[in-house]
Amino acid sequence: MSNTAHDQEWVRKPGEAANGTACTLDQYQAMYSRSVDDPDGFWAEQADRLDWFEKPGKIANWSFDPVDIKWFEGGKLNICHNAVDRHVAAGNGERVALIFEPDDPAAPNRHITYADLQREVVRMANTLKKMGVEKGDRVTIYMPMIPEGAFAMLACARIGAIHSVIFGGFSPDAIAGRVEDCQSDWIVTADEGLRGSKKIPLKANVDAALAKVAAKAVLVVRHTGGDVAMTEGRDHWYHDLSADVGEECPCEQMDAEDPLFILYTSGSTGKPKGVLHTTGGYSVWTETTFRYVFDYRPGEIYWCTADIGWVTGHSYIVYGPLQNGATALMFEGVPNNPDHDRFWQVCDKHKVNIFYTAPTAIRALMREGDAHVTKHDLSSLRLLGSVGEPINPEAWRWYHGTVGHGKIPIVDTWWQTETGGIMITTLPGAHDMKPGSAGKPFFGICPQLVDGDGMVLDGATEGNLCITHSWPGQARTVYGDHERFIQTYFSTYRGKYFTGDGCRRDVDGYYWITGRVDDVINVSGHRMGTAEVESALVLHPKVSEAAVVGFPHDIKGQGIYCYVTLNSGEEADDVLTGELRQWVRKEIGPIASPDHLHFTPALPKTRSGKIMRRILRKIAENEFGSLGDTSTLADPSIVETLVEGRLNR
Ligand code: 6R9
Repeated sequence: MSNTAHDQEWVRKPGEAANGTACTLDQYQAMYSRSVDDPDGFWAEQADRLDWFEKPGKIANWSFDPVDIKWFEGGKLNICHNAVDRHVAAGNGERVALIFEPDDPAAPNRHITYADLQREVVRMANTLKKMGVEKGDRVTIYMPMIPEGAFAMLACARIGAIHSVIFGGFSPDAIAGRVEDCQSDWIVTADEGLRGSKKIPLKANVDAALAKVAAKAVLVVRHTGGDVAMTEGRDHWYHDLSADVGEECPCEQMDAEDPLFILYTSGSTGKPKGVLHTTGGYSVWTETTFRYVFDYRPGEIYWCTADIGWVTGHSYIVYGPLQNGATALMFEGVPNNPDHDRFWQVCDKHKVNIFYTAPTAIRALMREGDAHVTKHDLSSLRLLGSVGEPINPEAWRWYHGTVGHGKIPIVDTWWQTETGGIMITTLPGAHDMKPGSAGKPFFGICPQLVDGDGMVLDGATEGNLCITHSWPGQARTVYGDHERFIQTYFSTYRGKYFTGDGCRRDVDGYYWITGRVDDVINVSGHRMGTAEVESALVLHPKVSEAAVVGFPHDIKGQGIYCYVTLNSGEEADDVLTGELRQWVRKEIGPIASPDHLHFTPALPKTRSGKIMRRILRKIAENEFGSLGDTSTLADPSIVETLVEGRLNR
């Protein structure tokens, strides 16, 4: 496909139609109105693009008070069939589904066609069955960014097993906690992962996790060829176990509301929650959002740089693109290895047309200068995307100007693990872009801003972002703890889904996400509960108490600032600082590594013993002038000590 043709098309003004799928502003408005006025009609039509073994009898059937969410009831389908088999059946088996770009630029690429993908997924599915995996079983997937990770997800979906993918950067303890929480008897992993030529000991991490919790079997994909220990009777090499499996494996006919996957995500309290998505709604939501937001056209190369361990990888590397018959690139490596031009070199090499990444990567690469970008031919690009955190206007302008030659649209997509797919974004062709604003609600999405008391705020205003009506891709529950689901999302503002984000709406009805309003911080686009880091710290034998807050960080968006009180008799020094950093990395994973450890004799507490985080946040942000009222503190003098401690750093 000629890139020049795209360039010309994309010079068109907002409002001019793009190829029938993306829409003009008028079309957006008409479709949006229909989607909220007649959701049943609208979503029945969208769902019709998928293959159903049985069509749904009912479209929407939900309530937020009491909380009970169902979509497409009576329908039977399989997302693996829609992502793989139906494209082969339609004669598109030779189309490339996945392009694999390995960590080492000199290592060979893989081009996996839809026909190859079908064979690979059937092989993996039959191997899982041979191990004993059955419909409804939970399968943990702890994999590097290699195609076998996607095969494993699709294979689970094919046989009706529920996958729980754990990001390869998480520690053995984090794996153990998740395996235990969803009672997953089965684990799929690889010998090692590779990131920026560093080896990640995935199998060894699984072994360490399984010293704490039991699993029936571990399936190990050979990737680097590194040495790993294999436990007799429990561990199986994939290439051995799959050698004699059959070539047929029909897709299980799943009910629309049958669980598809669990994905653990951080919240403001307690351990990470196993967010549960179901089959029908998630299929329709990821198919529709990918189609309209990325305006994908056959033959194009689409690249989302996320990891399959996060929801962005689930929805926009695997399920969204593949259900649309797209060609998706999967990249194993990191943006700055072997050099800071790795992303742009990959875009050039594979002639990427649509590129979707996170602000933290954009900021890190921006800092390295334009030459890394301009030395590559990026003329194939025609659409850029951003996700994971608010993008600051400076980074937006660099992305638009330097990467996108000043003429390519950017879609800034706001959404969450719990929303399954994109919720607020501009649509290419329909909307003008505003740097730093996510834009307008996607079809079917009804955002509402409320104040702290739940009063609805109209017009141009700022408040807490809620969603008043269900959408197909909405999470249905927290695995094994429906009460926690209700408490977390529907109890702050009764009858509404509360996102946990603050947001401004401008006079044009554009939404500007201002960040989390709860105790969740966003570090390089990764969600982290401050409570998780605190519990990790207090597990250390020398730590008495800890309070963790976020603070603005140039590259990561937010950094992790830890206030730590030691047990009496313990001394704070550089050795202990290093030890605590390592400790948190071991407990959670490298992404939770503290940026600052601030030792303090005490924490600011109210007389009822509540830690005043507001003050801790201000001090971490170096905002000493606006600490607010400290008179309710049990010991107001602690504030001075903390400020001194901050200034002496
Ligand atoms: C997809 C994903 C969700 C949280 C969300 C918000 C932040 C995501 C954003 C954004 C501003 C965007 N967030 N996209 N903030 N603009 N375009 O990231 O899911 O890992 O669950 O994080 O990320 O704070 O609440 P998840």
